[in-house]
Amino acid sequence: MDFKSEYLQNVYDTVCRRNAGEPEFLQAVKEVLESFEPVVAQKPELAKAGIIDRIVEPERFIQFRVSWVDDAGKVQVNRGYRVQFNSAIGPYKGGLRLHPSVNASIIKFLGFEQCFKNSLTGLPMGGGKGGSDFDPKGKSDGEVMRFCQSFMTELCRHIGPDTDVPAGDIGVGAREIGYMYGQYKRMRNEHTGVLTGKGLSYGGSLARKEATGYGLLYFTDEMIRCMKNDSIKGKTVVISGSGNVAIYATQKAQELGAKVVAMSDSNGYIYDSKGIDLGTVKQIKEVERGRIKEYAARVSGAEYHEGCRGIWTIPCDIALPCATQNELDAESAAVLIKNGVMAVAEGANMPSTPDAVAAFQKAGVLFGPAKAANAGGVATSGLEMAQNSMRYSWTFEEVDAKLKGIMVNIFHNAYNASKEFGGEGNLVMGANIAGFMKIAEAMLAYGVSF
Ligand code: NDP
Ligand code: 2IT
Repeated sequence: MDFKSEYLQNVYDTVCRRNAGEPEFLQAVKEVLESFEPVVAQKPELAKAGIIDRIVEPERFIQFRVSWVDDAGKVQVNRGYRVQFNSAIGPYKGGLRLHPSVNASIIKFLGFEQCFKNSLTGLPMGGGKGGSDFDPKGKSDGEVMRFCQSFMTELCRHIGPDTDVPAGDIGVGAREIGYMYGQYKRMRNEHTGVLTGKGLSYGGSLARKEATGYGLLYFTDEMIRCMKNDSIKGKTVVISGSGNVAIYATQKAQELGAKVVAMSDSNGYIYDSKGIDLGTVKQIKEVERGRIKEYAARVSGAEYHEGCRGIWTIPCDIALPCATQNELDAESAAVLIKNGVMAVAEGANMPSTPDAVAAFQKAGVLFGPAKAANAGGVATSGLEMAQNSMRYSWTFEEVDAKLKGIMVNIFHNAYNASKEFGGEGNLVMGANIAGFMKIAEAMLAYGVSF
């Protein structure tokens, strides 16, 4: 038995049976169901209405063929996905990931977590996720464009500004969103807020690019202030990844007075004891689409080490995993704890393995789970949707202030829920429960309809 509650055990057994061979999805579901023990004990009406049985089953799962022609004239075939997980509180919303590792399990774990994350933002957004096993690395702009156009030719029949609003994730940034939005507009002959993360000239929001990283730091700072009566200022920070989330997490950490000493990509990590020169990182990653290894060749005194996991052996006060799922395991957690880490907050989705999370919590390390800590990206996507609906745009300062308010609120809602349900300070439990409650209330109101 994994669970105290028979109801939760039955739900989990069914999920395991239906989704055999999907380890990431089962990992994400198990963590959420574990948090629900005190909820099902206090609220029997949830089991009676089958709310949890329904919340673990996606409303719709779409898989499709994506054919395109490469620069050599060869036909290539990829697999496209969109999971429309839950629409109880708003249109499906969530990113698109382009990475060779993408499969049904990855898309479903991301879509499942997105439901709770989006609810935590307080904005009216349901949960969804999509992507493809297409690998943008090493492809020309023309190849990426033809892939994106083919992908959108099918996806466009499933999405819409009031139905499902995709955005970026790993491998999908402004270039890909531009190609996809152009194709959607052409096929539908309409200019609406059907994607977020758009360019500023065609309906994008100021501060969306910065939002996930900035939001992560607003959350982390609030967590440290409220739970340790301290702040980010003066702290040594290690940030994995060197993509969109990692770059703007580094920028805000530096603005708040911290020293970021390491970043990485899937090949290795850089260590710069003087503090990362973010201009050089942006030039390598955003302009040249190069590898982080280049940094050590350009900045004197900086070191490059092969293998991305070694980044967690660097002593730091704050660790912010911002690359990918399960990148921080129990062994890395033990080293971080031994080196005196005070706080860990997840910029990536599910970057810490369950035993790493347990180790941090046992050692009294502050732990901000992804659903709460990285919600700033999708929150600002929600603000982009609001601006598109109004046919209006806010200034950078206006969007940034709303983002900060949302992140501070998410921390307090998760903290208060952890207290209310008997696990004060356990933000994994608090975020799962606080995100769940709003969805559950809406589903109860609808009756058994979906
Ligand atoms: P990017 O594509 O911009 O960057 C991804 C970074 O992670 C790169 O440095 C990449 O290295 C590294 N990475 C990717 N896959 C692996 C892997 N298997 N092992 C090691 N490193 C890897 O993506 P984002 O910055 O947007 O996304 C990073 C994380 O944040 C993801 O988990 C995403 O789901 C999450 N997230 C993103 C949001 C957003 O708004 N963009 C919002 C909330 C969460 P390499 O170049 O070598 O592949
Ligand atoms: O994981 C995430 O929250 C994202 N990739 C952002 C989703 C969005 O719709 O902005």
